[in-house]
Amino acid sequence: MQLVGMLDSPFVRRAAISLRLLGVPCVHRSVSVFSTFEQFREINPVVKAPTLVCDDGTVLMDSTLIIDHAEATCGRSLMPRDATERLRATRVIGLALAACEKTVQIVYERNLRPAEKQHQPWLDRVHGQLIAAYSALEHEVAAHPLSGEEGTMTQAGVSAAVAWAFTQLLLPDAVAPGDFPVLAAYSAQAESLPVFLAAPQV
Ligand SMILES: N[C@@H](CCC(=O)N[C@@H](CS)C(=O)NCC(=O)O)C(=O)O
Repeated sequence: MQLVGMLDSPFVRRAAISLRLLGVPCVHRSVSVFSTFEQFREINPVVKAPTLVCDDGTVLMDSTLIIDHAEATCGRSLMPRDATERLRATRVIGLALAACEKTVQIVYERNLRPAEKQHQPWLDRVHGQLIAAYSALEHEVAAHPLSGEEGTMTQAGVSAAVAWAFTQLLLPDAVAPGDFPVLAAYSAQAESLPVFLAAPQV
């Protein structure tokens, strides 16, 4: 299998880390949806990162679906089995993915649109949603701490840590670590693990 996309994308990174945690072998290809658009298009005409090229040539996209496929192939899962814990993990993952999405929207608005076409009310709206996502995430992780160990880390842990590091890297002024101490500490712990270090976002 080939996982295609840059690790500065939180969606690519969560897939890469998840596949490693699951022990699913894959080759990572650092192809950019921006600087190497044409090369990416030859692999996946939709140009979405991450893309997974399966051994039979099937091309998958969307990190959640790629992780789901990897889990089906290896018979293991990063989701808790217990229904209550699974529901909690699903909520954390949803919040983390929303935070990633909102961060990406702000970055695209700032970097891809000419300055005169940027729409401040839209940026303010998205920033409000970003803060709402991290506020709820902070609350969830404070109430129900996530495992920061490689052997017991769940998808909730992977996604929360990857989201936080991504936003801090791309929008260092948008979300103050001091307002989210639990997430900041959890991210620092996760980023020191070999599985995270093997998938650096820079
Ligand atoms: N929901 C998707 C989001 C993937 C996504 O938006 N990836 C970005 C890179 S961070 C991308 O492919 N951008 C190029 C584009 O949409 O044209 C997932 O979880 O994989």
